[in-house]
Amino acid sequence: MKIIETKIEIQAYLKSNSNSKIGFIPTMGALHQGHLELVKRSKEENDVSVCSIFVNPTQFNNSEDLLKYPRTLEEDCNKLKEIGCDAVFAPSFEEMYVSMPTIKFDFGHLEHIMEGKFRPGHFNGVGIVVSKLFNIVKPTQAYFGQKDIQQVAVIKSLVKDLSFDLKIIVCDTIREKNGLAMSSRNRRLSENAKEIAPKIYESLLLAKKLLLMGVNAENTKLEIRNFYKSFQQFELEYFEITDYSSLENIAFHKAEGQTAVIIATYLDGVRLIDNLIF
Ligand code: PAJ
Repeated sequence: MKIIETKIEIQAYLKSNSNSKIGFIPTMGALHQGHLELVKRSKEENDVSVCSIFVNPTQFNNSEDLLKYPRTLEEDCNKLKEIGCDAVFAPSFEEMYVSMPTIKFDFGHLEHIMEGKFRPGHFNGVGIVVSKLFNIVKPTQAYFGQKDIQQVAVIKSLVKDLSFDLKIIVCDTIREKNGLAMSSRNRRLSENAKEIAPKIYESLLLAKKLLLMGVNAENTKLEIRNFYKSFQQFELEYFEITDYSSLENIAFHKAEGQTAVIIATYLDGVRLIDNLIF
């Protein structure tokens, strides 16, 4: 497996594979099984798979979160090598940002809801770094996780509006046995917090059950707020019930596969997000 730190080298490497289908998996490292499943899927569907590891400062609206973000490059590269990833692109900040970008992305209503609302500037940073990475790697297909449902909507809009010539593949959320969605941030949870963290998935399942029974979104949200009253360690940021593709709020569950319940909560000072589609 090649480990490459510069744009020139990754482009030279990809040029030598010029007729190949290139699968690309952008990440910020601290890799877990969720990331690795994206790489495995890419391997099945492409000739060459490139995983990028870059903790992108421009998408962090909280400097402490950026500082505490786990950085485990060596361990990550070992995991990627083991599953047969072809190349890792792990650039430095200077390699990615010659100067601070002055352009700004505006993703319309996505800026004003959920992650857009609570993390101002976050999607601008994601849009900038993912555009840069797409321009450098020029993938045939790029792999993203459903876990970051709003990020998927942002990336799809980026690809459509800027005519990036690639296909976005969305992969299922990988969970621990207890239901907790895998996340690089989970390693910051205390033992106590780890024990109750599966309540997040439980609350999503409860909302699903209520909505499928015909309970409206408003009452479902009330039930969920009640559910969290018994677990004071959580500090719920939002719990939304939306249409899966538009992410607009809905009043009732309509048809199979079209409802998303989406949560962001702090647990032990660690911000966790998750969602369920049904
Ligand atoms: P990161 O949080 O490292 O996630 C990289 C990719 O892994 C994203 O597409 C994310 O949705 C996916 N992923 C994370 N946890 C997952 C899980 N449990 N199951 C399935 N997929 C999962 O998302 C980012 O990095 C950054 O914003 C990035 C796109 C790299 C831009 O900097």
